[in-house]
Formats: sequence, C-alpha cells, structure tokens
Amino acid sequence: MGGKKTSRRDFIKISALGAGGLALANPILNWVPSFFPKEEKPIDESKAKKFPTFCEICFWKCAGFTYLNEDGKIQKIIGNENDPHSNGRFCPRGTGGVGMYYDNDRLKTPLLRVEEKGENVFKKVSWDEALDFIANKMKKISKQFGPESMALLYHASSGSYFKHLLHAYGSSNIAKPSYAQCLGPREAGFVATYGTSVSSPEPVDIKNTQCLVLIGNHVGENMHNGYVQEVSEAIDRGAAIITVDPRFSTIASKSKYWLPIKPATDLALLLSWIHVLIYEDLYDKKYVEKYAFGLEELKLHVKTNTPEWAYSITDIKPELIRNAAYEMAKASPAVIVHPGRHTTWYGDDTQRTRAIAILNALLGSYGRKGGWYFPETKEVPEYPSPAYPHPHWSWQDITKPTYKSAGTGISNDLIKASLPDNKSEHKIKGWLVVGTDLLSTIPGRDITIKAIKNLDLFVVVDTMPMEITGYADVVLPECTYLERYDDIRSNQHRYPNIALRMPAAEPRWDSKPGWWIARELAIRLGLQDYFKWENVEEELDWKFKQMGTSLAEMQKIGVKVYEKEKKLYLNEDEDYFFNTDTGKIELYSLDLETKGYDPMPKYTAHKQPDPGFYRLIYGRAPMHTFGRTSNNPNLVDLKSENELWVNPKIAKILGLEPSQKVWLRNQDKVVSSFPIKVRITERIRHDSVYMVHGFGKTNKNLTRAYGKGANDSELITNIKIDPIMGGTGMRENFVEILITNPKQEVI
Ligand SMILES: Nc1nc2c(c(=O)[nH]1)N[C@H]1C(S)=C(S)[C@@H](COP(=O)(O)OP(=O)(O)OC[C@H]3O[C@@H](n4cnc5c(=O)[nH]c(N)nc54)[C@H](O)[C@@H]3O)O[C@H]1N2
Ligand SMILES: Nc1nc2c(c(=O)[nH]1)N[C@H]1C(S)=C(S)[C@@H](COP(=O)(O)OP(=O)(O)OC[C@H]3O[C@@H](n4cnc5c(=O)[nH]c(N)nc54)[C@H](O)[C@@H]3O)O[C@H]1N2
Ligand code: SF4
Ligand SMILES: [Mo]
Repeated sequence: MGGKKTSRRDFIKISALGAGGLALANPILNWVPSFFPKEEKPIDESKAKKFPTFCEICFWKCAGFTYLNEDGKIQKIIGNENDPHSNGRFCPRGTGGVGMYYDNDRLKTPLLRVEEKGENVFKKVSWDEALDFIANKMKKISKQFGPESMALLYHASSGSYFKHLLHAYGSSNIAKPSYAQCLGPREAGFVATYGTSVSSPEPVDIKNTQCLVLIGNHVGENMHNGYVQEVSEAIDRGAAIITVDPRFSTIASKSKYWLPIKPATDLALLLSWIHVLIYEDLYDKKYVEKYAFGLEELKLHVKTNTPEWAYSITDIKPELIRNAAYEMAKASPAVIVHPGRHTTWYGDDTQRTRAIAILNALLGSYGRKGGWYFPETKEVPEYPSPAYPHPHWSWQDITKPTYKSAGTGISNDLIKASLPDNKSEHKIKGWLVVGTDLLSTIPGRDITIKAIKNLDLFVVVDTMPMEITGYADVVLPECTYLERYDDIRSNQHRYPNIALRMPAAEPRWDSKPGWWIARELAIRLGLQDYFKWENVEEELDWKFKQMGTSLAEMQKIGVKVYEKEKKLYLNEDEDYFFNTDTGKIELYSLDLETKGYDPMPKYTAHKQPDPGFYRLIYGRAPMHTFGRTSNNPNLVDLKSENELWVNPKIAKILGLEPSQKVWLRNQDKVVSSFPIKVRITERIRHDSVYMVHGFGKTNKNLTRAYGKGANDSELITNIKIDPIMGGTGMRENFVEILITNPKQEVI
C-alpha cells in the first residue's frame, strides 16, 4: 500500500480470520423481557459481586451495576437508584446489553488488510503489528499532508480518548453522526433563539408538565429511559399529550390529540399555532414583553398563516389545530413543545426547530416549572498534559463558509473532503472510525465508499464485524463496555452528577479498551506526554479527587449527585440575560439575519410522492438501538427483523397480504438488498411507508442479523442538506413496493 493508494479497497469479509476456538458457551441469561424490568427475586447483596457501569447501548448512558453470578460470569445489569438518567431501572435494550458481551460474532483480534492473489483479505495480526502499522501511516500522512489530514469519526464513549489523541497529533477534524445526522438542527435552532443549545438529556420538565407536544418524537418506541419514565408518569397524572405524526405511534395512542400530519409539512402547522397564539391573544404577554425580542415582526410574519391556510397544506383540520393550541395555552407555562432529537428530516430542519423554540417562548415555558428547567453539568477536569499543537486548518474551514451555524464537525462534510474530486486545499487522507457504522448511519453510502477508496489510511475500532469494518485497512477490536473503564460520564441534568464505568470481566479474546488503544498509539507517535498516566485507574482517580471523590468511592457508589449551584427555574419577574445579541429570546433572529438566513421561519413546500411511490419514513423499536443491537442474542429474541408498515388502502391496490415479503425500489432505482415483510395497518397514512432503522445487514459475519429485514439507509439517496448547519435531511425519499425481486436473484 505504501504511501500511495491501495490498488483496491473493496468490502472484505472478516470470515478470513477463522472461527476461533475460544468461544464461551452462551449462557441462558437471567433476563426479563418486559419494559423496565424490576428484579423478580431481590439479589442477595451480601453474596453478589457487582461493578458500577453506565450503559453503552444508547446515548442516554444510564448508570447501573453489572452483577456476576457465583461462577464469576456476567449475569445481569440493574439500574442504579441514585442515577437521574435511569432512576434505578434499565430499559429492555440496556438489560439485554449483556448479550453484547456474550455475542460470539464479536471482533476477536486485530486485522490487517492484505492483498493475496489479487484479492483483498484480512490477516490476523498482533496488537503491536497493527498499532505500528497505523502509527507509521499516521506519521507519513502528517509529513506529507499535515496532521490536519487525519479525521476522527466516532460515536462510542471511548471516543473521548481518541479525541485527545487526535488533538495531540495536531488535528481537530472530529465529528459525530449524532450531530449532522441527528440533533444538529435543533441545537442550531435553539442557539439562534435562546443562545443556548438543548443538549442531552433534554432539559424538559416533564415531571411537572401539564401539556406535552411531540412533533414526530415517538417516545415509547424511542426509549430514552428517564424521558420515558417521566412521560409515563405524566400520562398517569392526566397531563395532555399532543402528538403530531403521520403514523399512529405508541405515544399517539396515549394522546389527547393525534394530528396525522402529511409528512414534510410540519412547519406550516407550527406557523399556524404561532398565528393562533398571537392573533387570539393567548401568548404569555408578561413573559414575552420581558424576555423576547421581535414580537411585532413575528406577528406580521405569520399574519396569513391561519389554521385554514395550514389545513390546505397539512391535512389537519382547522378546528383540531385550534383546539391543540388552546390546550397548550391553557397549560402555559407548564407546557413543553418538545424539540425532538433526530431532527434531520427535510433540509429546513433548523427553521422547523426555530418555530418550535418560538412556540415555547410564546407559551412562556422556557425556564419555567413544567416547561424547561435550567440544567447543570459537573465539569470534569483535564488530566495535566501539554497544550495541544495549533492546527493550521480545521473542520470550520471546510464547513463554516457554507453552513454558518454548524456547532461541531459535520461528518458528511469530512467525508466530502476525503473524495478524490476535492479540489480545495483542505483534504482528508486518513480516518479513524470509532464506534460508528458509517455506511448505515450517513446517508449516501456510495459517496462514503468512494471517499473510503481514496484514503491513505482507514482504521476502524469496533466491537462487531459491522458493514464498515469490511472496508477498513486495519480493524481493531475494542472490548465491550462491560469489560472496560471509560471516561467519566458527566451530562447535564436537574442536578449535576457523574458516573463511573468499570470492567466487570476481563476482555474476551484479544479485544482491548479504547483508552489503551489510544494511549498505545500515542506512545508510538511520540505523544506519550499527553498520556502520562500508567493506567487509566490513575487518570480517573486524579480526576475524581479534583471533584471531591475518589476512584475507590466511585467504585462503591457508581453515581455521585452534587448540590445545584444555579437555580432550576426563573424567579418571578427576574431579570435574565440570554446568550443572544439582544440578550433576549430572539423570535426574530439577528444572528441568522446577519448570516444571510431567514430571521424567522418560512414554510416552503417539499416534494410529495409521485403516483406509485410512497414516502419512506423510519424510526425506532423499543428493543433495538440503530444497527448496534441487531445481532445481540438477547434482543434478536425479541425482534429479529423489521417490517414495512403499509396502509390497508395501498395493500388492497397492490394486492399485498400480511407478512408477504416485498422489495423496495427508490426514486433513484436503488433496490433494497433484502426483502421486507409487510405489516398492513391503519396506523400509517396512505402516502407513506414506515420501517425501523438498523436492519437488513449485509455482513455475513453477523450471523443473526444478516439478511434480516430491509435497510432504510440504502434507500436514502436523496439528501436534503440543511443550509444553516449542514445536516443531512433523510426523509425526502420515495419507494415503490415490488412483489418480486427485480434483481432476479434468489436470496
Ligand atoms: N437511515 C438512517 N440513518 C440514521 C438514522 C436513522 O434512523 N436512519 N439515525 C441517525 C441517528 S439519530 C444517529 S444518533 C446515528 C447513530 O449512528 P451510529 O451510532 O453510528 O449507529 P450504529 O449503527 O449503532 O453504529 C454504532 C457502531 O458502534 C459499534 N459499537 C457499539 N459499541 C461500541 C463500543 O463500545 N466501542 C466501539 N469502538 N464500537 C462500538 C457498533 O458495533 C456499530 O458498528 O445514525 C443516524 N443515521
Ligand atoms: N429504542 C430506541 N430508542 C432510541 C434510539 C434507538 O435506536 N432505539 N435512538 C435514540 C436516538 S440517538 C434518537 S436521535 C432518538 C430518535 O427518536 P425521535 O427523535 O423520537 O424520532 P425520529 O426518528 O425523528 O422520528 C420518528 C417518528 O417521526 C415520524 N415522522 C416521520 N416523518 C414525519 C414528518 O414529516 N412529520 C412528523 N411530525 N413526524 C414524522 C415517524 O412516523 C416516527 O414516529 O431516539 C433515541 N431513542
Ligand atoms: S435508555 Fe436503555 S439502552 Fe439507553 S442507556 Fe438507558 S438502559 Fe441503556
Ligand atoms: Mo440520534
């Protein structure tokens, strides 16, 4: 491969590494497959061995304890009662997380791409060989193109050690798919309005709310733990739920009002709600007068956006639009118009979340009990190390000239900067990919593969042989979260809090923790001064001690909650300065105006499906997280494949039977690799079809997930980029339903 391009960089199967005889028997786990399982029999605390951890199955990061059985094997994980993310309970995915540890399909040894007889294959190598290879390549890249040409794409907790490594090496080209493929637009929308992003967990005071409005946010299928718990309590309390979704979701079935909106028209509905609140004098006048800027401009702006106007666009009757607005106004300020989380839908997503942010302001709910609280985060000190070198250029130079409100690195932009036709001076030549299956995660997989083929170095650090591993030059097997320490969890919440993750077992096979991998690479790159600690316990203990605790104490308690320094809500009539140009909540955004964007959200029409096509929409299943659990032995038992939701009217026209397998072909003639079972249901509009994301895996080494269901990502080829922050809108794709395989292959 030398410093030059590989002759080929195609997908290779990891099966070349052989079966490996070290497999442990897969014990029947003591696992209760219900939502938020509680212990059947209380555990005998005096006998049990337990280790604190926080869950890696999704990004809510619930803290709990991993329990070992009498043979010293990992048995189960139970929530930590003191943890505000979990309140002592894990969701089904978190409970099934032990399956990740026991999965015998895991990556077992480092692998290096070699060419044999003109074919690409993986060769098992030692850690030394793999790490030396990577370090040498990174040195060459640094010399030839500058360290900035290395990028890190990550979405695993251990990514923080690789971030530190990359900064020390001289690059800040770092991105997570959880920004440009997920919550980026809402962050940009809230920053433009309140001067502060939403962040995670969302600081919405559901515990005390009287009205919760969910715009395509399908809590209950989206199983963020503490959030679901608070919503369940709110329902029991009789809080009014308003759900806007083209699909009769689980939460729609618990809602006072369900608005089955025509997809892609939410902005029209939101503008009409703003219209009703202002023109029917229902907004919180005192609050808006004191804290908001631009009411007069907004009033004029939404003058014609009546519910009657919105009806013609959204299919939602004016009366329903008004009643929902009255319900919100009645509950004000204890009302939440939830900002959503996965918000990269149609390209105008920052503006849609701007409208949501504005609604919250008109309802006086931001900073108010039952609306939005002011969260607090415990700061984690940095272990002493030299200042980072200053990069000569960064992701900002690639992204910011175009997407001026991008808040972090944009994954899809770093991928674009790696393409052979990138003529700019800012070129990416190497990728470190840690815990993100880019091919399923970033839409436009052809572009990603084209970029990969142009790289000088492509390293994947993962636990499983996911699609992405097949394209790597080097695959490094990370041990699972149950076998390692990680950086301290410190996320915002009502009260600042921290959590420890520590190993409950030795890493299986030849897998290693991320902190170890990053440090070993640093040593080989001459950057050991940045990782001066001998082992991670020393590093963690040092940090904990600065935070008034210690590793020894955290190993016992797992979670520490601190006193609050700031207030939870605004006091009556208190002066408060928002972090915006005017110091006020900007209904009219001066920042967006200065950057050349619409200062107030405008509705623009999106394409609707042509005859014979249906809009492809996707979401979550309660027992799975994206593609990362689709091979998990415990969770596959609960759901092994996804289904295509089809409205009965359409099923009748096409002559579809329940459970019939169909293929999908999108507007660009891309056909799904595998067929998907039909689920005929009134719960989806006639113009759309729905599937759960994360299935249809094409890597045969995933013995349980291979070929099960269809993959939405393959069919997302039309990408609507948000002009404000650069995120990838994924919901303007349309599919035909085919009853025979157009590829004429037998699968
Ligand atoms: N088509 C489509 N695309 C989407 C979405 C969608 O719904 N549809 N959702 C979007 C959203 S909201 C998000 S947040 C992103 C999520 O994007 P990702 O987080 O990239 O999604 P996953 O498919 O779960 O990929 C996670 C990868 O991390 C690996 N992994 C799991 N645990 C560990 C670990 O401890 N260490 C390491 N090193 N690796 C680990 C898994 O094996 C897997 O390869 O995807 C976005 N993209
Ligand atoms: N079980 C489970 N829970 C998860 C995750 C997981 O993988 N599994 N992932 C977590 C992550 S990272 C994220 S970001 C969140 C994502 O969860 P959310 O932010 O709640 O969900 P989305 O994926 O944006 O939205 C899916 C819903 O949007 C609806 N929808 C589709 N098009 C439209 C439209 O045009 N308008 C409206 N109003 N609705 C529409 C769909 O019918 C579906 O019900 O979930 C989190 N929670
Ligand atoms: S919500 Fe469930 S999967 Fe996510 S971190 Fe918590 S227990 Fe784990
Ligand atoms: Mo996400």
